Amino acid sequence: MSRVPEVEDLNVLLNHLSRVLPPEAYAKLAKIRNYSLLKWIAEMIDVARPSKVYVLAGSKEDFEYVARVAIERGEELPTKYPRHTVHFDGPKDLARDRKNTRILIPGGSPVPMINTYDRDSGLREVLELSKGIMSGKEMFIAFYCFGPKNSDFTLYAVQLTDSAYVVHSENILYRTCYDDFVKNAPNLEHARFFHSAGERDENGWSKNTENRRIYIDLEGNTVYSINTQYAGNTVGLKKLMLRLCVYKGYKEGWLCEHMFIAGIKGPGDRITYFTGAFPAGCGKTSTAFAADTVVGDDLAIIKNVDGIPRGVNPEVGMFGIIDGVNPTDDPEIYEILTSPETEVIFSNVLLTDDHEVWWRGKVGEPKPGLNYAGRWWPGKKDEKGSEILPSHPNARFTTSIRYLKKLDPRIDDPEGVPIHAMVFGGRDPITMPPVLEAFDWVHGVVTMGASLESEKTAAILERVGEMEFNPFAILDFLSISPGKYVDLHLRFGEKLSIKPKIFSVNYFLKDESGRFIADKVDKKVWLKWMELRVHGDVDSIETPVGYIPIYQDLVKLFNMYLGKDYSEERYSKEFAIRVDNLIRKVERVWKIYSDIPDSPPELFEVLRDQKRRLEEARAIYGSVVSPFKLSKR
Ligand code: SPV
Ligand code: MN
Repeated sequence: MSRVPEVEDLNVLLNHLSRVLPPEAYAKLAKIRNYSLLKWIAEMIDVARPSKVYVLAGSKEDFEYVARVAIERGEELPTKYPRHTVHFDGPKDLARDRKNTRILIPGGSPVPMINTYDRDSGLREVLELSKGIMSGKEMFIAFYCFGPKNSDFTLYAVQLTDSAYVVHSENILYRTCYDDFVKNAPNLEHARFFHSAGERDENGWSKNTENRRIYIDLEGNTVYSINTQYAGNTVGLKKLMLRLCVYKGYKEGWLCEHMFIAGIKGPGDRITYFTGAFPAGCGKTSTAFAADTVVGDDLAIIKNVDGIPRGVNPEVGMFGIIDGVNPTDDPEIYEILTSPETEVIFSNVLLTDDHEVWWRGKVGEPKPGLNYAGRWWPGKKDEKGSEILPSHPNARFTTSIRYLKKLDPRIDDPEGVPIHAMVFGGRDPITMPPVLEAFDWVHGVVTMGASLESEKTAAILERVGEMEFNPFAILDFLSISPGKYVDLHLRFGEKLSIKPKIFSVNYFLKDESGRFIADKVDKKVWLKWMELRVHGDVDSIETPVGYIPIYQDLVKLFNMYLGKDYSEERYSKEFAIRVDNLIRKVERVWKIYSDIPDSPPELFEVLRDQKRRLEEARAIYGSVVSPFKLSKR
């Protein structure tokens, strides 16, 4: 094979590509007259040495080809429904790889809480490991939008991968945007993703997981991901793009968030848009689906448009946790996942011998078949003698968001939707009330977003209440220091003429006997209360940490939306201000940010005030304050 020409000339490069590519692939690529992009593609072909190259222009034939070869090559297995398939990542590749996911920075200078690595060494290493990695395989080249068509919010991306499963997933999750690349070359700014599953074993699992690398090159707007298949490591536009997007947003003064966007109906059928950030296992998806319309379930880009914060969901699909999805609690999703008509890629579920998909929550018992660890039968144990679960706790579904009955009609609006409020939710058995409104933007950013934590989920009894710090629920995906990320939010708010209200929610408060106080469905009421607060339609009670609902308002809302009584006793338990625990929370968060050199000084001022208010309240009322003792605002 000839080498990529050094001379910077598009025609020379095209000439080279015409010799290394099949005619159809060349014809599609040659329409994108972007020298730097084509050069990178030529270089990556030279490094990875695929035997074939397929370029997707976003046609129906392209989609069908990818879906077909995913099955032919054993990357996906068929089920009893034509467009339901099952993908297995392999037992060593079932989640994001924190250790081997690194942000490449010139010099590799340390960034608090971020796994960084020297850019030159990282690029050298990953390109070395990628030499010939696609030999005998087909490289797919695909073009996507991260956001609606013709929108100022939208980012663009190109994906190179040897995994039909990865492109198939992206074809479901993102809008295909080959045309925009053709139209707007040579200047279209875009992110680049190179992925290879590497060698696969007889099960189809990536063999060389010890050489798994996910290297994020901020300067080059490029990510390299090799020897892995798990979507969180491989689907470029998901969490890899999120890190690039956070970085770009930081430089340009807008927000790229790990948040859902959902609409809540208020009086007169008005729709009020909320975003929500929740660490894993804290109710993010269930909150989005308890709302009346869904714009997005995972990511949001938020910009200041003439003083108004507006947001888009950059995705058009969901990569959701399937564990526990059941017909009673999640009727909409359950119906999508069991309908013969839908297109769904299931990953790491159980595929039974009669071609049924089973996960925890599916009606019926699991029967023998294949799962994430190979063949499975009821009672199967691992080497250590523990039972192997039929379907993995991180098993997932990939499907289009357009199947949702409550899909918001503005999903494709290039202007996005106005963001009226942001919600931060954690799992907290002992501290935070079910719903709490911040005094203002700065107070909310600091005491709710930047202070977000969640109980460690490996919840052994002794560790109850041990909290994991996860600011804005985005810690794993930050490409800049958490201090800078907080500062970005403070600056973003300053320039808004209408600032979103900020709330925190907590569905996990427990009573003295360790039982959850709230019912799963109660979140509907907290959402409706927040909606009313956004418009100033209900009053509230001022506490040292923010505003809480008035008892009589909740009685009405519980009755109106759930047909339930809401007792004074429950209210005083749920909305008691747990002063000692709240002070401890302030102290924990303070300690963390004082170890982060670029934490904004304002953060400490807000925390100091919060602590002072709590101490004053303790002096008057003691360690736990009944909400009935506090006055209306
Ligand atoms: C998450 O963990 O927040 C996810 C799944 O949405 S992953 O793509 O693995 O990040
Ligand atoms: Mn997520």
